[in-house]
Amino acid sequence: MSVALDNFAGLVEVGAEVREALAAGRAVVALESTIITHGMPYPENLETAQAVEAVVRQGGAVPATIAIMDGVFRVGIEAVDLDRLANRSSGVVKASRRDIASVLARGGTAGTTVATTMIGAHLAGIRIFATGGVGGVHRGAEQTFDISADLSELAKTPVAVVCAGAKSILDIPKTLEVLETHGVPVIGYQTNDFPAFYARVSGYPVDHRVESATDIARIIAIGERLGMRNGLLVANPIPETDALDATLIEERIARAIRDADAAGVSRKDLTPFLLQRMYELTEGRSLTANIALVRNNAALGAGIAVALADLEATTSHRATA
Ligand code: PSU
Ligand code: MN
Repeated sequence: MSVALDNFAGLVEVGAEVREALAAGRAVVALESTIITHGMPYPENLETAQAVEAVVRQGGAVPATIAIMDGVFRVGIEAVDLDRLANRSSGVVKASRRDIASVLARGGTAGTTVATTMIGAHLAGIRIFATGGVGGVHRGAEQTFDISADLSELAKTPVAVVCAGAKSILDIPKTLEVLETHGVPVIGYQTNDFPAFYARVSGYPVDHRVESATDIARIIAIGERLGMRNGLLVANPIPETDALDATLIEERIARAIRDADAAGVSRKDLTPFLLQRMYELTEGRSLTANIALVRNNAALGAGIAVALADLEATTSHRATA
């Protein structure tokens, strides 16, 4: 059961549980679906999507997995939708910002990228979103201009995205530069170093380090009071026990990128291709690490959402405008 948002009847629908939680000022965490449709193999994609929702609940928040289902932008999908996305029944595409209206117009079904999930979350009034890795500036972008639309979305949509940094299939220093250009705060959770997804450190510093979920909630609340309107990137390193050896990963990433070049893969197919190739080249270890870090991010996302709800229950930190 879900309810259409007043101004978007038939276009955007928010699940009943999510809508009730938001109306009551309770904690809600958005989750993306391209990770399900294009980021992991079956059945691990389904198991992970279910596990991540459970982790959010254990943390005291309501999960809102976002996707486009049969021409409706859904915030808080149901179990049957998760199954369909995970099974990648024919015609399930990857939707970034520019694809949303077209997919809705033709009644299509899509996994939503970080950019699109931020848009859905914001339409519904959700301010915290947990995922694995964000898109960024691809290596060789000086030739290809391949820069993920996730970065420009972070510049203009006020949602805090919890991630494990950026994979080194991307150019991490260039990704950090673009985030800086766009005025996107990069907050390290208990780290001074921007994490590199499979590894806890990248060698590049974050702008600001915080020690607790409450500290992050305060930063979000202050940004809102000031009417900043930008997103925020929370960088949460993969747990120590799940991190992969940095040298091993570097070598496999270089090979995956060479393979993509040789196969002529580019644009929206590149990230899914590289993820699949990393899975093959690491005998599945990249996937195990990926699952562990997404769960870790979901737990922190829930912690931030709960802290933000608590903060607002006791003070009037939210902008009134
Ligand atoms: N990185 C991952 N797993 C993913 C993605 C990125 O480790 O599933 C997905 C996310 O949905 C992200 C998208 O928003 O890929 C970025 O795609 P592109 O580089 O085409 O913008
Ligand atoms: Mn791209």
